[in-house]
Amino acid sequence: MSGVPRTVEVEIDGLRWSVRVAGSGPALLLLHGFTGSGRSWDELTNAAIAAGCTVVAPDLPGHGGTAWSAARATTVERTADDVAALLHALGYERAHVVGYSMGARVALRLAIAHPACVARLVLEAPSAGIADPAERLARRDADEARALGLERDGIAPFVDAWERTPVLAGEARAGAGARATLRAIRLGHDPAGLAASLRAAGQGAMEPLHDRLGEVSAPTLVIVGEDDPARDRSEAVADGILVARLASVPGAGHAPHLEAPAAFARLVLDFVRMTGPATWTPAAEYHDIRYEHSGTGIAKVTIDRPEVRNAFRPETVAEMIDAFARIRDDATIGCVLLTGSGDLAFCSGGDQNAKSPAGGYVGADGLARLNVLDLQRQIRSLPIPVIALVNGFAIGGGQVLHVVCDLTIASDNAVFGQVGPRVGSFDAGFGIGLLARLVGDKKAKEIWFLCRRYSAAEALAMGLVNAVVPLADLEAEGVRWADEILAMSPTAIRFLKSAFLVATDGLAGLQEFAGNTTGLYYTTDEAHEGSRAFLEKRDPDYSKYPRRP
Ligand code: S0N
Repeated sequence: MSGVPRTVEVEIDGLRWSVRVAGSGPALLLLHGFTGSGRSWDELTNAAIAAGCTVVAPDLPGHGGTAWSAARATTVERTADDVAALLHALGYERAHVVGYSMGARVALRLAIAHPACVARLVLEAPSAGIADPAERLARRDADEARALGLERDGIAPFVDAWERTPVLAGEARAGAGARATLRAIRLGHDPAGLAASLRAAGQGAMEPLHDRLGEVSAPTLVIVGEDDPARDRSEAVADGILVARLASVPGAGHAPHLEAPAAFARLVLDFVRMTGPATWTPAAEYHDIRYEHSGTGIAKVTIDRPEVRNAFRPETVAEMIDAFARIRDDATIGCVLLTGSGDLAFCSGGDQNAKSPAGGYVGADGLARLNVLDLQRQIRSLPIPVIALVNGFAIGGGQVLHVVCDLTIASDNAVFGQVGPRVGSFDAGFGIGLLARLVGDKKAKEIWFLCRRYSAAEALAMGLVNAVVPLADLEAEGVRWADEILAMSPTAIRFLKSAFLVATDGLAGLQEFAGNTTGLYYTTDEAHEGSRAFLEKRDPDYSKYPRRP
């Protein structure tokens, strides 16, 4: 398919849809807002084609070239069903879906009613509808009055009034060309079609989706303009979707795709690109773990004992300690992903076959040790972030292992829990102290005293993990987070990480932080002057180094 958009017409259940299609590659379905059209997405369309996507941008019913019919509902619910059929008619099983405002409501409905159609979901300035019945009725009445005015006075006065709506004030920040295109699109609509859309697909007419947000399973990005007067309701949508994250666009109001188009396109394309390093290169040979590099600054450590749900025996821990020591000395690595092999477990804790009455876990060397404690300290004092990718059970010492990591991303099938008091063990160090800082004392006591299991959603709600994504996306999401960290100042990250230890690790934490300040001081000429003077057997001259306020 060419990079020049072409318009195709597709009939779905008696309704003739006009769809702009361009590019080649995975499908990116773009659903415009009220009074927009498939032509409203110029900047994103161009960027998406350049990034190797096929853009599918329909005119929604009553807009542009897509007809409406008095005999046929064009509600949000029906439109979502039609969009699913439209995708299939165009030969796509699924697409990344981007929706703005009204289009975001259709996209949300699509993700709930037709989850198989939606690979990734981007909602720009979404609302989940209006929950309160009285408010919903009032909105319906207001839209009816607008529709009557439109039918009576024609399109131009309506568009003038629409563009003065306070929530759209930010559109004034769009470039002159974009504003002119938008106005032309608006003035080109059939008044009867727009009126029908107002009545059928307005917020007052749709089934509110607040209670169904938890059903969205596609990884979701909610984009809001920093200055959007309606951003509260969009943030509520992001809060309600387990697999959603929120991005705020500086300098934009209700329509970031118009007001900050380059930033918007970057956000969308970064989110939908399904990359992650396609291949990992082994960085050393081990038996119980895999240690690999991405070639882009990320190391991955995988506990590779799926037959025992990735339980660690002393040899496993020794290998991890060795791998993390290598990582510490490798200046090309800026972030680590720690995960488990397979799709059932991150780690089920200490290998019960190796547990010894002698007071620890016994490995090939015959010594009984609590060696995982060394690994916990090593992860915490590593000067680069460690992200746990929890891909199933994180139980016992495996649960503690993710707690000591800097960040945790869980797959939606993850299960967290403690078993200590049931199986005759406990971790009263970081396993208690750090856990309680994350979830609070009461919850931490519940976790340890009752040995219950907690889902990924519960873990997210209690602050135990940073994000939850579908299992299939876990590694790509981890790579995405790592890539963001890799773009940051390594020294700032190093100081920040050790600063967290000051609060929790007493003098050992202070030693870690102070070591970093000393390391930085050693890079200054002021510090060199001291060692130079000693070697040159003269008094040091510090007079040229300023005392700053
Ligand atoms: C993980 C669970 C919930 C998975 O259940 P599921 O899916 O039903 O699988 P299972 O059939 O139970 O297991 C499949 C196979 O895997 C074996 N297996 C699972 N976990 C372990 C394990 N930890 N050790 C050895 N084998 C394990 C099963 O036996 C089964 O094998 P087959 O197929 O041959 O029957 C579930 O498996 C579960 O609950 N696992 C046990 C969890 C557990 O008890 N973990 C240990 C808890 N204690 C610690 O982690 C010690 C903490 C620690 O290390 C420490 C703490 C503080 C200070 C020092 C230390 C230290 O010791 O160094």
